[in-house]
Amino acid sequence: MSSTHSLSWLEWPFLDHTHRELAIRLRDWCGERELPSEDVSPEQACREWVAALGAAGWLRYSVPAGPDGAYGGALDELDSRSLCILRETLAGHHALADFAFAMQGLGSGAISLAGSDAQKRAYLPAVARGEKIAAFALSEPEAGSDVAALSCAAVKEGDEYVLNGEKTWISNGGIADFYCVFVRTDPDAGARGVSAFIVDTDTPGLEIAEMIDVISPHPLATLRFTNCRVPANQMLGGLNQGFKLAMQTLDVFRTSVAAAAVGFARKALDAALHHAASRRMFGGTLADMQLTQAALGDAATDIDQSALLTYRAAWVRDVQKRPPTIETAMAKMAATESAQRVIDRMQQMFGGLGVKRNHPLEQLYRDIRALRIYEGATEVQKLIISRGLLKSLS
Ligand code: COS
Repeated sequence: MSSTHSLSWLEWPFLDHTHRELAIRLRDWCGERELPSEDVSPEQACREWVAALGAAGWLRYSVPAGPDGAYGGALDELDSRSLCILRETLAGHHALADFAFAMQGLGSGAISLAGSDAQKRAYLPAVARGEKIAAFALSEPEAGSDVAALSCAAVKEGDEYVLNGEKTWISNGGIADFYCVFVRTDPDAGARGVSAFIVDTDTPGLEIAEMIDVISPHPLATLRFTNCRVPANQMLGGLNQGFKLAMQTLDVFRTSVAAAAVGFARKALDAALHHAASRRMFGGTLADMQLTQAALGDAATDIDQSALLTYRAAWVRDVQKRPPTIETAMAKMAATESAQRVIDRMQQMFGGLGVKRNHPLEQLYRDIRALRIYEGATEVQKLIISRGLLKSLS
């Protein structure tokens, strides 16, 4: 794909010149970087990405600036379009670069949205510099899609809360310096009985129960809390306000999951275009076959549809300043599902090569899969969209 077309989306009216410059600067930075060696563990690779992204200033987009720049961010507010551009571009470069960037934002997002001034000053500048690694701890073994069923609990004792229970599928688990943990503070109140806390990783009573290996390896763990005492002033937002805070955090970062999926899909299409144009067969090239042309046409259209939904959702939050819940759910569902289709179709064009271990298409095939599940599976996005539509009737 010519660079003219692959960057033409930057001209869309959802974006302004700062976004265009950001995309080009980041693309150039990625082009100059060496990829981590295959021998490095995902944990080590992520630590290195966080340090590099922090040193280069990219992580400053994952937190707000705060008064006189006290929180370390690049912009006054979290800007969804910048987050999307960063994730789309990083995903097109290396899956772990995207992961490392994304988790700094998601992991500290509840602090950015609801933290006190003291909490923001204590954590956000270090997140922006890549000196503290952040994690978002919401899911549990028995509370995934139905997250209001969570049971990991905090009970108040004096000036502390005592946490007991487990959190699982926690990205950055095992390498994080702190976790934003959502726990039950009222056993009978469902979604209205959840509170959030910042728990530092060296807090006694917090341990890594298991490191989880997945098809596209990245730091992922089950956390166990056993009489883990957390100062009451580590609570984020108000008592029993944690469920809404989790949903608001996801409303911001789910859009960026869609952007990462677009980045993966673009990378697959670019590779397939170059391959089809040069691969000789039947006296011509693979690109001469109408079946190939159909697949390329479908893929390019799928990608633009996804990107339009993604940047529309980001624009709704940034510019229209209204909760982007429905638009975000649509973007997350459409972009992750269609990226899986695009990657699968493009991989087919490579024949046996496409499934060879560590071929770029084989990697993309594994990298995209979890995006259809994490931060709310496709089925949950459908629920969110339909509930929102029905609510608008009442
Ligand atoms: N922003 C603000 N508030 C929200 C909200 C949002 N996006 N979504 C829900 N709320 C509020 C509701 O308005 C409701 O408030 P009231 O108690 O004042 O009425 C409260 O939160 C409970 O909402 P709801 O009744 O819709 O909760 P449910 O238990 O039915 O759950 C879904 C709804 C399915 C949307 C939720 O469980 C979910 O998002 N699940 C997926 C979780 C997920 O993404 N897990 C991945 C973790 S990160 S890898």
